[in-house]
Amino acid sequence: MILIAAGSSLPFCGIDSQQLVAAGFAALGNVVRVTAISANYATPAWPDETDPPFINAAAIVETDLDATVLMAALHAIEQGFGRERRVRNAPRTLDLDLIAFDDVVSDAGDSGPILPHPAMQKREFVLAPLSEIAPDWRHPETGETVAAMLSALPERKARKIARKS
Ligand code: PH2
Ligand code: MG
Ligand code: MG
Repeated sequence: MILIAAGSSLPFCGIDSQQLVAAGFAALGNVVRVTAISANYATPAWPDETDPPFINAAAIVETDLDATVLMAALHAIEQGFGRERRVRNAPRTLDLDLIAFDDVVSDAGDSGPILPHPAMQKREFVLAPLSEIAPDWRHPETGETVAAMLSALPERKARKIARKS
C-alpha cells in the first residue's frame, strides 16, 4: 500500500488550506491512481503551536512509478501550489509526503526517500487521517498498525472537519 500525507497551513493566491489539500490530491490523480482520500483534519502546528494551524489529510494511491519518481512528482505538485523550502517545519502552502511505499524500508539519504517516513508513528497529524483509510496498515519495521500507533499517542488534538466542496 502506498500512503501519502498532505498538509497546508498557509493560503496560496486566495486558495485556502482546505482547497489546497483537495487540489493537491486532484493533481496527484493526474499522475497516479488515488484510491482513497480521508477527511480533512484541523491540527495544531508541530512543533510550534503558535504557528498557524494545519489542515491535514491522507490518501492511498496505486502506481507503477518507483518511490523516487513518485516523490519527485509530489515535489512538483507542491511547487505548483507555491511551496517554498526555506526553514524546516515552517508554515507551508502545500506539503505532500510519501509516508509508506508498500513494505519498503529505506534510508537512502540523498538518493531517495526515507521509508517509511521517519516520524510517522509519532505524529497525530499523519496518523489521524490515515486511521480513517488504512487503520490496519502495518509499519514494516515495528509491525504496529496505524490504529495502534494512533492510540499509543499521549495527546489527541486533531479535529476532523467537514470537507468544503
Ligand atoms: N508538517 C510539518 C511540521 N509540522 N504540523 C502539523 N500539524 N501538520 C503538518 O503536516 C506538519 C506540522 C513538516 O512537514
Ligand atoms: Mg511533512
Ligand atoms: Mg514534505
